Amino acid sequence: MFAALVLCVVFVNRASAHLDFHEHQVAMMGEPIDVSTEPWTSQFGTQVDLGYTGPLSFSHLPYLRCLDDGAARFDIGILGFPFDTTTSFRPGARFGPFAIRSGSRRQGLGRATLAWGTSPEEQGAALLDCGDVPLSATDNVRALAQMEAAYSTLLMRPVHGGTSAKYKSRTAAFALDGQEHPRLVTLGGDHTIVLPILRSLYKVYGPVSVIHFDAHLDTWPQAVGDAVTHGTFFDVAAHEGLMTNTSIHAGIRCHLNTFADIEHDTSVGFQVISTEDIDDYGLPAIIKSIRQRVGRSPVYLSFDIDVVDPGFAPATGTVEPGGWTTREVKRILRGLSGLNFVGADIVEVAPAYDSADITGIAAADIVFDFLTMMQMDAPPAPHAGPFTEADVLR
Ligand SMILES: [Mn+2]
Repeated sequence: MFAALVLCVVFVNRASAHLDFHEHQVAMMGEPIDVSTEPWTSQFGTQVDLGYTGPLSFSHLPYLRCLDDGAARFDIGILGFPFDTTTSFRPGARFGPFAIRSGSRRQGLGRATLAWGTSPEEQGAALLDCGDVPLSATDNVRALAQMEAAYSTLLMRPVHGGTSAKYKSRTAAFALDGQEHPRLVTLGGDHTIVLPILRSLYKVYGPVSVIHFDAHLDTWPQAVGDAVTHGTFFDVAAHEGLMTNTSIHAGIRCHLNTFADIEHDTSVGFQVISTEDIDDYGLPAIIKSIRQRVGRSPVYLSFDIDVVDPGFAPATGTVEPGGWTTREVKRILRGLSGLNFVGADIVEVAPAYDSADITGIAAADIVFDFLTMMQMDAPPAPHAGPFTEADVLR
């Protein structure tokens, strides 16, 4: 009997890649015994997970393999796209989902901050970590098809409908079918993952506008016959008609080949806010410009971690010095609350180049902000403290 059990365990371990997750768990279970009198439970109670222990999910959210689990329900899902085979310089963003989840372990999604005055959970959407999509690491065409299929699958799932009375419908008003659709926060992955995401969103919403935080344009023309890369995917998306011409970049500071790069960028629907504009116009003007540009259109937010200064986020593939601080991008994100967000991502986190997990922790904190930003009707009022309304920067 014991030998049979050992054999069974060996079999299960070897076959785990082919077993349904729940089948695997069931295979580990025997007849239940009363644990309440055992030394651990009788003295110390529940085997809780601490901030730095336990299985890895985003901020200790419940974790389900949503693609396999038709019973999974969520209003905002976290989804990993571990993909980095269309990068032009340093690879490694396939480890981004792992690094961002790892960086999120000390966060509590039920805990408010002074800046927000609320927490993601308090806003009422059911949050779930839907796991990672098993993408081809050797065939980009196949990987892009896998990403589109996975994203489309979850986008068409019924929503949970909220965990409290504070929950509000956010997408039914402009979805083509008039239905509420779940929203996904995707953990990249190199930036090309946005192309299959925009293809999926198009089927539900039609063309969307994009708010694109990045040091780079990512609209460089795709030459005929060339494969898509993390620097050309927006050009492809524009030519496929997936975006409105009311998109906007924030934080651009890359070296241009020529100024024709900007002319082309404009022709595919983007305006540019440069990194340096923060010094010349200030944060309130940047927020106002983005809000005016996208208006009430369905809007997708794509956040390349390289928009943040490499001093605050070194672990990325194409580093550009002189960027915004983590605090500055968090201030802009708060200011975008209330726009019609249909989804968001954070991409290009490549933890092999990290130092003390600084980039993974910053990325996780930015996702924490997404989860509140996507649920609020308007930006939060600034923390009051010793100040008055007249002190607020406009
Ligand atoms: Mn990018």
